[in-house]
Amino acid sequence: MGKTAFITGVTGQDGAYLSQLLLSKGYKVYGGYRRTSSPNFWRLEELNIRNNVEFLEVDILDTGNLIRTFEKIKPDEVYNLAAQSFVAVSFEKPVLTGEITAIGVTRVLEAIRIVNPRIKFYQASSSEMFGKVQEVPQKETTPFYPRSPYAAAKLYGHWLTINYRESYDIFGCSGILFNHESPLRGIEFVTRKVSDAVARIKMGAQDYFEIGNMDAKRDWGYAKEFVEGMWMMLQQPKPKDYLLATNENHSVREFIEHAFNYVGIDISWKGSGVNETGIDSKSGKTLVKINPRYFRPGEVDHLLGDYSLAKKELGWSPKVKFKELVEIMVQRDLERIS
Ligand code: NAP
Ligand code: F7E
Repeated sequence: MGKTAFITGVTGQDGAYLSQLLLSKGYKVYGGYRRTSSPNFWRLEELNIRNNVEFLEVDILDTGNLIRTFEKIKPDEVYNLAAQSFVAVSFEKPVLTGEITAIGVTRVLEAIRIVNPRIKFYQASSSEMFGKVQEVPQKETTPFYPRSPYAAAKLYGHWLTINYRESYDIFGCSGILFNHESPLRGIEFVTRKVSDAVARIKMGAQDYFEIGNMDAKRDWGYAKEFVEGMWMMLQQPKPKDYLLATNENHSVREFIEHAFNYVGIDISWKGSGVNETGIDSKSGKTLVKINPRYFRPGEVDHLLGDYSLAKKELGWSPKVKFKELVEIMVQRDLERIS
């Protein structure tokens, strides 16, 4: 008989790709979504799997809700992907971010401990926990230095997963995932914001876009590949924490340049600081402006991950690298607009 999985945050980017992966492996997939006035299943619809996932209204702010759900569906594996996941918003809503992204993990783990401690658990930890990096590249052993309420909340969830593993023998794995993107990425994150804007500019539907710190560097991978690593972690003989990354990093500026390049626009930069602009070299039109509103009170400047452990023990490696990722995203946004 196939296994049963429960995914919190099924309506998000990773929830959609992970559902697709688990369905392809013969799992019965239950997806938890929180109650909203307009349910938000567009990603599952894009992947054409909306009718294959069984949806349950489950909020990780409510422990009883989680306990009753696990009693009812008896999952073999629980993937905790739900979070207030936008770093910028965590500075404005630090308490809510802590309730969902930190204490939410405790609620899920408590429900597992109460209902069936043999349920395997995946926690979606983040490279943001490295923040002001203490070592380059970052590994599983690199000390953490969170730079936002989001990162601090994720660090709590990370340690709680280790704590429940050590205290109650729960098969809990924390995946320290570096940024992973896709055409299903939320529009507020920088990669999708840029791919969408560049596609609109190319199609004449927008004149320019505004951006924040273009010099931040990220190790960007492809979400569809990263969810495979999540699943692999839970199939190991012993629970452990693994880092997934591409071991390549690029600046936001490079992302913008390559996105424009893909649609045949050569961008050149003029000015400096908040007065810097990105100009179409051919037409002279201003296509990119800086808006300090997108700067963060605490920034993470430079992330680069070493995924050697995942490669050695899980057999996981990323195939899609930076340029292909940018192209996949811009191409899909062009298709959406035309
Ligand atoms: P995402 O697209 O923002 O999805 C987050 C999901 O959490 C959404 O389905 C959201 O529901 C749900 N959620 C929020 N609050 C909830 C609550 N109280 N109860 C139940 N569900 C709730 O994030 P993602 O990119 O797929 O990332 C998945 C997880 O990995 C997150 O925990 C994120 O922090 C972490 N992570 C992401 C990356 C990355 O680069 N993508 C890297 C490292 C770690 P709504 O649709 O209703 O908002
Ligand atoms: O920012 C800079 C911004 O919001 C990336 C989440 O999935 O990955 C994600 O967090 C960089 C930052 O992602 C804009 O200052 C410049 O340096 O796309 P982002 P993030 O903060 O790295 C980690 C691993 C997670 O765990 C999170 O859940 O881009 N940036 N200008 C901008 N960022 C945004 N959003 N918008 C701008 O206009």
